Amino acid sequence: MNHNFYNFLNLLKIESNKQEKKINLIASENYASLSSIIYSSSCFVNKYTEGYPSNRYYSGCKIFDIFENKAIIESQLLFSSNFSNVQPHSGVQANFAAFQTLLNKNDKILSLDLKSGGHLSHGFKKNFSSLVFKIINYCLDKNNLINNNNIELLIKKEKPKLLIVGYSCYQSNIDWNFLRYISKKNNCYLLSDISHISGFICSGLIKNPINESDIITSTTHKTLRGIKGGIVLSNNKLFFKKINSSIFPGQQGGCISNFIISKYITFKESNNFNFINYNKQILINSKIMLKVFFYRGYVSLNDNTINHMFLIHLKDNFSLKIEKILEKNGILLNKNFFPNDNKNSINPSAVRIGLSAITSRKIKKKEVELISNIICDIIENNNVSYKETINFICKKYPIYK
Ligand code: DSN
Repeated sequence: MNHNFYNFLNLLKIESNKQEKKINLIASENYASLSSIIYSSSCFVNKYTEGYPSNRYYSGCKIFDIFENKAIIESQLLFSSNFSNVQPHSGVQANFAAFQTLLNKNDKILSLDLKSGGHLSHGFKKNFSSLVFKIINYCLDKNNLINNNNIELLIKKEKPKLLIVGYSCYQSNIDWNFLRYISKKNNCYLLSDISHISGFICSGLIKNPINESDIITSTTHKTLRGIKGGIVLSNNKLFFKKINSSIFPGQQGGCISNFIISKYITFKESNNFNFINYNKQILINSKIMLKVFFYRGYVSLNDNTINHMFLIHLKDNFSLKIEKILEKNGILLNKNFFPNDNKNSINPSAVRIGLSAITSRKIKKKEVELISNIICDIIENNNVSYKETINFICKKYPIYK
C-alpha cells in the first residue's frame, strides 16, 4: 500500500470521527442503517445491469433481476403502490423522470418557490427544470401555510400542466384531497415529492398521497434511513411504461446495481414496527425541541410541527455566523430562508433543524432538551463553549453500536 492510500484511510477516519462527535440536526441527513451500508458495497459494484428485469442489455443479470424485482415489490408494499421504479440515482432524477412522463417541453409547472421551502429541481431559475419548462411559483401565505385558495386561483389563471406538492422545510399538514380535486378539475397533473417525509408516510404518521398523486417521487436517505438514491411510484397505469423509459434510457445508463440491493434492504427495514416506533420517536423529539425554542422566545414557521423538522427565526441577520459557531461546538444544522423574509441566500435569517439523525442515535427527551437549550445559549452568547457537553452526549449515544 502506498503513502496516498494511508492518507485516504486517514481522511476516512477523520470523517467518521467527525460524524461520531457531532450532533447532526441537518434535516435532509440521517445515518443509513448498517445493513443498507453493507449491502451497498457488494460484488454487484462490478456488474452492469442496463435495462429492467428480464430485459437487460448485457448477459449475466439473472441474480440481479431477483434483487431488483424484490426491491420493486418491497417498495410497492411499503407505499401501497402498483408501480415502482427503484433505479433513479437521486431524488432530482426521480423528479425529472416524472417531468418527462407528464410534460412536454415548455409546459407550465406550478411549484412552491425556493424561498418558501421548494426544491431546486422544482423550478429554481438555474436548474434544468426552469430551462426546459415554464415555472410559476406559489408562496406560503402570511401565516406561513400552503394556501389552497391561492393555489386554486393560480391553477385557474395560469393553467399549468403540473402542480408539485412536497417541500424541504414545511411543518404543517398538506391537504392532498383538495389539491387533487382542484388539479384534476383543471386538467393539471399532481406530483408529490415526499423526499423529506417518506419515512413518516410509510409509518402511517402522515397520509400517504399515492391515490391523490399521478406520480410520487422520493429520496431514500432522509427519514427512510437508506443510502443516497431515489424512487418513483405511481398508481396510474398510463404512466408506468413512460416512467421506466424516461429513467432508462431517457436519462440514466446502467443503474447502480449495488445501491439497488441496498434500497431493497431499506424498504424491507422500513416495513416493520421498529421503523414505525423510530418515526414516532422522531416526531416526539421534534416537538420537544420546538417547545424549548418557543419557551426561550423564538419564532418558528408555525406553532407546531408534524414531522422531523422546523425553522427557527434568528431575529437578527446572522445565520451564517451562528451555523459556524454551532459547528465549532459540535452541532451541525443549516442556515435557511425564512419565508416572506427578504434576506439573501448566503446569510438568511433562519436555521432549519431536523431530528431524524439524532433519533437514530436513540437520543430522547432529556438530551433533546439539553441540546435545544445549548443551541439557544450559543445563539444568545456566541462566546460560551459547550464542546465538552456535546462530546459527552455523542459518546453516550454512538451512531453504530
Ligand atoms: N437539499 C436537500 C435539503 O436539504 O432539503 C434536498 O435535496
